[in-house]
Amino acid sequence: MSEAFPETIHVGRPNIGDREAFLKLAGEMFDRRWLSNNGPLLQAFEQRMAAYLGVRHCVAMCNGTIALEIAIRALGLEGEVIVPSYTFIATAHALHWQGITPVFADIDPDTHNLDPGAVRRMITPRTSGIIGVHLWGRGAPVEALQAIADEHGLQLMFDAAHALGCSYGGRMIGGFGRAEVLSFHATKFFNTFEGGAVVTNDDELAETMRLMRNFGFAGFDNVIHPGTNGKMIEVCAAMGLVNLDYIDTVIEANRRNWLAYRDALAGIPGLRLMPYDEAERNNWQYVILEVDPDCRATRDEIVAELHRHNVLARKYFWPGCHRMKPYRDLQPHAGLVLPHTETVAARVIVMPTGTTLDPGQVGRISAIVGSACG
Ligand code: T4K
Repeated sequence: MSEAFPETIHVGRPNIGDREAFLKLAGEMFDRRWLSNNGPLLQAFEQRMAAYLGVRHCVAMCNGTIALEIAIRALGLEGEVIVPSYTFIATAHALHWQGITPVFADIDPDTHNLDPGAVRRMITPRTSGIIGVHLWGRGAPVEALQAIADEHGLQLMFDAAHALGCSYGGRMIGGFGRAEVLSFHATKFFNTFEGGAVVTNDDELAETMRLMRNFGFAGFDNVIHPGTNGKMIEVCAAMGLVNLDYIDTVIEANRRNWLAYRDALAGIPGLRLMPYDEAERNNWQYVILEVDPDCRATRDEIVAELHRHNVLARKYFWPGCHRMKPYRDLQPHAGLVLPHTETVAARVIVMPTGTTLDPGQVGRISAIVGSACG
């Protein structure tokens, strides 16, 4: 019988880079008395992030959800937009919040990403766009979605909240579709406390989004566009600059932990660890366990056993957006066309990783899973 961990092990424990470097930047910020609104730290952060991703523009925002909302508005989406249901609720909310109907399309059960065939089936005369999600940092089927968008005159953008530092077909995620949205929330592989960004190669779109995130102001006393307050503050940009220098360390820690899970969980019948494609760049942030019906424990029994041992493994993104109250009320029968979403949502466990965990702890966590599975 394994012991419970004395301190809770969380999924999404923040990775924090060089504290001294952060405090130095914060001190300089205080001296300047420039805390927000396009300050020097923000500008430096945007430039470095754009260079890291190989895109023309990074428009940093206060969080990923506002970044999604601004991108959706800047692209002029309206009516219906096709999204996966198997994603974090913010992808759907960012549409619904703006009076746009999220239309849920099913996923490929192997990749957990949108199934292009299912996307095609959901297109109606009201469809204005598609939002693909690079779930777990694994690239969505970009070419197929682009082909559908081109064929039907739809806008295509991506929710890349999980995919910073990842590539698809050898190209850094960030430059696909008309725009891609990143999240820098505390629990993400890379954080700015709270934060997000829209990255794009479209000059005009970037300019519009810069206006939108600052109430539409073009200089003092001159508002030329509808807008909101989506600004990233300087202290967040400081964290971003420091954490950019820490990315490789985080990737290495995540990779080491993922390999430790792979070795420790090998051979447990009915349990699968979702693989990474070594031909791509990966952030190794998402340790995805899938529990099949032939496993000797159910997904929920394994999660309960982990929680009893103080390991807060998560059931992301169960039960799927379409089964959450706001969407269940609006679209009670959506599940009928989402069989893979429902199956996958019922079998996934997201395991802890990151710089606060070491392979020894991964071994102990895996032993708890192993004993839960008999
Ligand atoms: N699109 C996708 C595909 C996303 O996954 C997300 C966010 C977004 C869009 C929207 O981006 P943001 O607007 O968030 O930038 C979390 C996060 O709040 C959310 O950012 C994330 N996805 C989602 C997958 O997970 P919760 O409700 O599980 O987070 P929370 O705050 O309960 O924290 C999770 C665990 O992390 C806890 O067990 C404790 C630990 N934790 C958390 C914080 C905040 C820490 O140890 N330290 C901390 O500072 O949603």
